[in-house]
Amino acid sequence: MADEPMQTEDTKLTRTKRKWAEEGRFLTGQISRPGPEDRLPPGQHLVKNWPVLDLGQQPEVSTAQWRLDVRGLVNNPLTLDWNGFLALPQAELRSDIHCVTTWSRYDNDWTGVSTRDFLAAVDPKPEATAVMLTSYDGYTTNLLLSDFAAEDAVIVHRWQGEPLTAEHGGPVRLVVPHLYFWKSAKWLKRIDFLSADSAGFWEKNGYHMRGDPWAEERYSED
Ligand SMILES: Nc1nc2c(c(=O)[nH]1)N[C@H]1C(S)=C(S)[C@@H](COP(=O)(O)O)O[C@H]1N2
Ligand SMILES: [Mo]
Repeated sequence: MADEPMQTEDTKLTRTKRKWAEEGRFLTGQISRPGPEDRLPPGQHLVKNWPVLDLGQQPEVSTAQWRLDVRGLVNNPLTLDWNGFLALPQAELRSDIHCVTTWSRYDNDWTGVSTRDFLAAVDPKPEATAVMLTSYDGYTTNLLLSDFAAEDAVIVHRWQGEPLTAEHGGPVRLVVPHLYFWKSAKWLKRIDFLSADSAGFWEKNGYHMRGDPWAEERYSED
């Protein structure tokens, strides 16, 4: 720790992230980082359009009505409204979508708050190891904290430069590119930080608890 490089911009965020790096926090999950030769996971085919998949009920949530509640094992539980969300650091990230129903879509440009910056704001307690996401349509899905904290995971409000449409989960959804897309909750409403991973909607209905596309973790064995 002696030869830490000097940082010109020593904000609370950079300090928090440096502390996490030193502790190795959130870096315990095995996140597949395929090379260009296996960019398309096994059993997937490419589409150019962007299919809509959900439980058949698409809630209309205006930006004025929208809130994100953050509860559970965090030092800073908060309720974000639209302006509070936009006031967090904004990132632009390009990633691929892999749906368990076998379609993949390359090169989606997202704008939103990276989960790393979000975690720096809510400051999870050391006991937190998983999150449960809850959406305005009643959907739930679970993630290990290490997967939620992946460096390309982002809570988005824009796609290809335009506001995220209601059918794709606007005003705000999660995107976790290294897992099947059912983990990427649309119409995000609430995030609970938990001490143990527990099954969300599809996970209770036979989908895999983790959903790594390169390992074809589509359905659970039992
Ligand atoms: N709130 C909510 N989020 C959801 C779903 C849902 O039904 N409700 N479906 C999931 C599934 S199975 C997929 S494949 C993707 C589809 O996102 P898209 O409609 O933008 O392609 O959203 C995921 N997130
Ligand atoms: Mo899906």
